[in-house]
Amino acid sequence: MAISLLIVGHANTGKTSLIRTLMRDQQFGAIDNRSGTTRHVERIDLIIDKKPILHLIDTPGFEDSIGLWQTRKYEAQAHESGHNWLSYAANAPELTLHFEQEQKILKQLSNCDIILYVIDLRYGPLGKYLDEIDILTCANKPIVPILNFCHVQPNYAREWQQCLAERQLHAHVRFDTVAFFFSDERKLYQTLQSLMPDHYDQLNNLIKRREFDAEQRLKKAQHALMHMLVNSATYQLPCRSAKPQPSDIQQFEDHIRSLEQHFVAHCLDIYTFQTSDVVLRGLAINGSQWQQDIFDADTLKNWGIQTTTVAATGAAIGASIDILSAGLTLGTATTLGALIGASWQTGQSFKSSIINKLRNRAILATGSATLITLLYRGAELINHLHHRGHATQQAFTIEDAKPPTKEEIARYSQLFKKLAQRTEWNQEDTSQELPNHSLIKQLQEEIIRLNDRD
Ligand SMILES: Nc1nc2c(ncn2[C@@H]2O[C@H](COP(=O)(O)OP(=O)(O)OP(=O)(O)O)[C@@H](O)[C@H]2O)c(=O)[nH]1
Ligand SMILES: [Mg+2]
Repeated sequence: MAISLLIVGHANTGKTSLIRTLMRDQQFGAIDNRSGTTRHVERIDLIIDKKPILHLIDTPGFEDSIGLWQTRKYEAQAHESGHNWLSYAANAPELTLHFEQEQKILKQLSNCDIILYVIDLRYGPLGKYLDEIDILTCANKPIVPILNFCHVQPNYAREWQQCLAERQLHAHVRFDTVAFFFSDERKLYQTLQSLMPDHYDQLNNLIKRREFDAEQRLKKAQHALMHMLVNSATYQLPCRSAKPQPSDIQQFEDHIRSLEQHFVAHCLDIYTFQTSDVVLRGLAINGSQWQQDIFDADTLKNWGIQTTTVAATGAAIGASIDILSAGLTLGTATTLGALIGASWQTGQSFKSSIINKLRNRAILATGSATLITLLYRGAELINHLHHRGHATQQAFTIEDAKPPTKEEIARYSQLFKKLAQRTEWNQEDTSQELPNHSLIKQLQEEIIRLNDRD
C-alpha cells in the first residue's frame, strides 16, 4: 500500500513546486508567482518498479483560515470536537460561498496518512498561518512541516522552528524546490519512515533508488562533458591557405559552438529539463594554428617511437619535415613514416596534418584558453542541473565561468596540449566509449574535482 501525502499550506508557498521536485516532473500542475494557481485537488503517484510508493495530493492554498477558524470558535459548532467540526465544515453548504477553496482541503484530510504543511520561510509565523495549523490539527493526523524557500536569505527559519516546537511539531524538514539538495529529500523520507514504520523497507528502497539515479545522472553528464572536451581539443580544420580566412574561422567557431550546444542538450535530457531552462552566452573562442608537437615524448610514443633520447630523435624528425617541406612532392609524405622510424599505422591520423603542412596550409585547432572555458562552463552547468529543482522557473544562463587559479590554468593547459595531439580520438558518435588512457582518466578527475568543489 502506498502512503498518501496531503500537500497543504497557504496560497503560493510552493505546494505544487514541491510535488514537481519530488516527481522530477516539470509538467505536473501549474505554478506561478501569483497565489491561487491551483484550484483543484490533483493526485500523482510516485512509482518505483511499477509499484506506487507515495500518493502525492496537491491542494489549493488556504486563503482565509482566520475566517474559517472563527466560524468554529464563535458559532454553534464550538462545542464539537475538532474532528467532528472538520467533517461538518468540509461539507457545510453555508460555508461554501466564502470558503470554497478551504473546503476542498478539508475534504481530503480524512483520506490521507500524513499531512505535509508547506511553509514559505520568507514570511514569519503570522496568525493566519497558525490558524491553518490549528485547523489541520483537528484531523488527528501526523503533520510534517516543510520549511520551504530555505535558501532564501534572510528568512524566518528560527521563528518558525520555535513556533512549531511550541505546537509539538518537532519533525520538520527543510526544503527548497528551486535550489534542490537530495539530502533534504532524504530527510523527508526518513521522517516518513519514523512516522510509518510499517513502510520502512519500501521507503528505504525509494531512498536507495533516488540515490542511485542521482549518481547515474551525474556520471552520464560528466561523461558527456569529457566527450565534448575531447572532441573540441582534437578538432582540426584545414584551411585553404597559409593564413586562415574569415570563412575558415567562422566554420571553425560554429563547429566548437555546436559541440557545446549538443552537450548542453544532452545534459538537459539526462536531467529531464527543457531547452528553455538554459541560455548559452558568450563563448569566446580562440582558435590557434595547430602545430604538430613532434618533440613531445607522448606523441613520439604514440607514433611507435621508443626512444630514450627524445630530444635527439625529435631534432631528427624536425629536420626530416623541414627537408620535406622544402620542396619534395606530396607523395613523399607517405614515406615520412619510414623516414622518422614511426609505425605509420599508429601515425595515420597525423598524415593529413603533415600533408597540410607540406601544402603550406594552416590548420585551425582550439586554443587551451577556450578549452579551459569549456571545461569550466560544462562543470558549472552539471553542478547547476544537479541541484536544479523541477519547479524552477528562471532559466540558467551560462556565461563566463569563474576564473581558474594559476596552478589550474597550468595543469589544464598541459592536459589539453597533450589531448590535442590525439586527433584519432575525435569521434562524432558520443555514445562510443572513450579510450582507456591516462589522459582521459586525468580529464575525468579534473571534472569530478570541479563538481565536488561547488
Ligand atoms: N526560490 C524559491 N522559489 C520557490 C520555491 N518553491 C516555490 N517557489 C516559487 O514560488 C512560486 C509559487 O509556487 P507554487 O508551487 O505555484 O505555489 P503553490 O503553493 O502551489 O501556489 P497555489 O497553488 O497558488 O496555492 C513559483 O514561482 C515557484 O517557482 C522555493 O523553495 N524557492
Ligand atoms: Mg499550487
